[in-house]
Amino acid sequence: MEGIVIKSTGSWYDVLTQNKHILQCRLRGKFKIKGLKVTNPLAVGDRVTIVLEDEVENTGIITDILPRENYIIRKSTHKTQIGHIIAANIDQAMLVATLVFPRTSLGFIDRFLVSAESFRIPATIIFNKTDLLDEEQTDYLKSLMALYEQLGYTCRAISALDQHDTDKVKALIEHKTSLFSGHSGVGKSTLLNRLAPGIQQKTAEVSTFANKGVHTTTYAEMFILSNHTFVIDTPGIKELGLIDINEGELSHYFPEMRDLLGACKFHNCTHTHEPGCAIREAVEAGDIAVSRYYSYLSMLEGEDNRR
Ligand SMILES: Nc1nc2c(ncn2[C@@H]2O[C@H](COP(=O)(O)OP(=O)(O)OP(=O)(O)O)[C@@H](O)[C@H]2O)c(=O)[nH]1
Ligand SMILES: [Mg+2]
Ligand SMILES: [Zn+2]
Repeated sequence: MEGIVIKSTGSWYDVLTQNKHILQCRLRGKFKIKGLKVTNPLAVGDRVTIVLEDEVENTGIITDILPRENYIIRKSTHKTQIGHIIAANIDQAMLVATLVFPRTSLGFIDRFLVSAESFRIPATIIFNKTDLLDEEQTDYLKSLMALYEQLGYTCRAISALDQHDTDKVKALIEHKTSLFSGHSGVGKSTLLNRLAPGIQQKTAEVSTFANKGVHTTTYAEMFILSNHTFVIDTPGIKELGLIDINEGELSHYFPEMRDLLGACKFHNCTHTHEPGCAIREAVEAGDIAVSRYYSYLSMLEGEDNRR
């Protein structure tokens, strides 16, 4: 039998079978995926083969994992050389970001986009909680949306509390498998609850003391909205440690830099100090946003971005 992992909580996996049953499954033996060091051998979205173990208890055994079309991975928080697969086989990654309560930094947004580019997964930015913004912040948001849309990323500004707004998101996810990611407290679960009545994810208020979410969602879970529409809610992430991107290829994941590669004087230009660097010239000319260039530099240094 074939199925798809819709929830993983440690050693048990909920697997949706082709005939629409949900089985609680365990892995048989150890799974090693070539060339990948990960904390979780299987992730939400993985397609697997299973055998029924106990028909009454609805349990099964996962016997094999089918090849992944793609996956999105980040550094595991404690063991930096090891990755944690957030989800597999997704059509698009939706970054839920908020300018306030909590604040999502541009550095974090750019890391997310670079990560999605490196996995060749289309990314969309959903700026949430627009109801909390004053006029000045609203103007700033507009400028950010203009920046990212110009780079080719779909952007939406919404309040998850407003039905008319959530319909805008609904239009983006139809007939696709969409991953929802972002800091804790930005409203991922609130938004998904609004998108389908069947989703009843817990939500919790952002701590006014720390201006941060309280990590209400603790494991990734996929929800089925219709035959071809799937959404994945994930726990909030603090930092997005990039994995497997080397210095030379980083600029390929910035669309505005990609277009200029080859125009630098030196073919191995890092765009940091070299003379005749087309990227730095573009930054100076205002053709590349300074914030994006700073994000590039910070990722190049490999430091975690807390700006
Ligand atoms: N004012 C306002 N509050 C919102 C909006 N969206 C969500 N919230 C509130 O923000 C808080 C956090 O929302 P959640 O949906 O729990 O956030 P989350 O992203 O799922 O957080 P984690 O599960 O911890 O990663 C809740 O109190 C929501 O009611 C919005 O558009 N406007
Ligand atoms: Mg949540
Ligand atoms: Zn250069």
